[in-house]
Amino acid sequence: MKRALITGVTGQDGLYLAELLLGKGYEVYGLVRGQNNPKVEVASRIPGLKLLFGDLTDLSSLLRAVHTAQPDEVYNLGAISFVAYSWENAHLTSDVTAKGVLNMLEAVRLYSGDEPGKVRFYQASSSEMFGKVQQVPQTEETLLWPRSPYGVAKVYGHYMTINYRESYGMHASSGILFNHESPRRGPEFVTRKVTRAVARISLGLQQGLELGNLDARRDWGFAGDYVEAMWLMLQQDEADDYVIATGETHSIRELLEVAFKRVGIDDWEQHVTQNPAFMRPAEVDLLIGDPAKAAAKLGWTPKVGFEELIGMMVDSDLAEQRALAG
Ligand code: NAP
Ligand code: F7E
Repeated sequence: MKRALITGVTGQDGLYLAELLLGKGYEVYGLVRGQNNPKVEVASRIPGLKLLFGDLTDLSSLLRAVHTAQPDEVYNLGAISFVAYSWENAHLTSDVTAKGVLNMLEAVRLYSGDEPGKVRFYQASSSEMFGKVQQVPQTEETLLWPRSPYGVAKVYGHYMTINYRESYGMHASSGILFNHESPRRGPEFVTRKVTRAVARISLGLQQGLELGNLDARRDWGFAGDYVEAMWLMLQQDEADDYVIATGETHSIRELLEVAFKRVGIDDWEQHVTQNPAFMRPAEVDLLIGDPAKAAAKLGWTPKVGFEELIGMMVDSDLAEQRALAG
């Protein structure tokens, strides 16, 4: 039985990945942090998942977790992941999303002793690293030009992962994942903010929706498909870096059109206003990834398309809001 340790197990991807690995027969450990963290309850409901306490900013807690879990595979998904928040908390974002990667790599390196390939390591890199994009579509070779403290922190983690692979011979891979969503997406991210509001507006529970930039374009996929790619990366003989994306891009306006249509509303403009408070100091205008390498080497392709994804999220929010409204 293989053993895996997941940081960020209470997040969207952590929950899907834990279920995927448990389904494959792994013994799965998830790192959780904080006192009275309500998200720990959700993770603790996954049958078979074992929880360990630790924080990415605390190297000794990570060493303890690795020694307890004795993992064959470590998936480093923990991060401050909300881009807008990263301007407000740039130091914290750097400590967790950048230096946290170094801490986790060090914990794995020290645990592995003179067997550098003993533990396979996955780093959750991000399309935010492309920022002001220098090439369309973006590939593994595209120059990085991050536009937020979050993006800068991810670049650090990305290159540190490559550096540990090259310096110590570690089996360390980075997945450059483009935006991926699901009914488990945090409500602060734009897709879930929209699908939740659409559900509430259609049920008469909310009047309107305030958003920021409606012209930004993203390559949105389904989180359930993307955790499969993480696992595939660690099954390869050689560690490497892969773009994981759908190869399609849509604007926030298109997202609004599809989400409102799902509940039979055609005139979404009547319900949406723009509020400068949701604009960012620097924007990433266009993301579209080229997943050709992942298709060729991992045999990975996305299964869920954009409309199906948004439909799934609206339906789930409708069910949740109906239940809450009694
Ligand atoms: P998420 O839902 O925001 O989850 C983030 C996780 O990080 C949570 O479990 C959180 O735990 C944990 N965390 C935060 N600070 C921590 C700390 N100091 N120590 C340990 N854990 C900490 O993110 P996600 O969408 O699942 O994304 C997973 C990873 O992929 C992240 O690294 C994200 O940056 C990256 N990524 C995401 C996307 C995307 O579109 N979703 C795309 C590219 C890359 P708490 O419960 O304690 O808050
Ligand atoms: O914003 C625009 C906003 O917050 C998407 C994270 O998982 O993916 C995610 O980062 C776009 C941006 O995601 C609102 O300006 C307009 O252009 O859903 P988001 P993100 O910033 O792309 C990457 C790949 C990650 O790695 C990150 O961890 O939508 N937008 N109006 C808005 N965004 C939000 N959140 N709220 C608005 O009201």
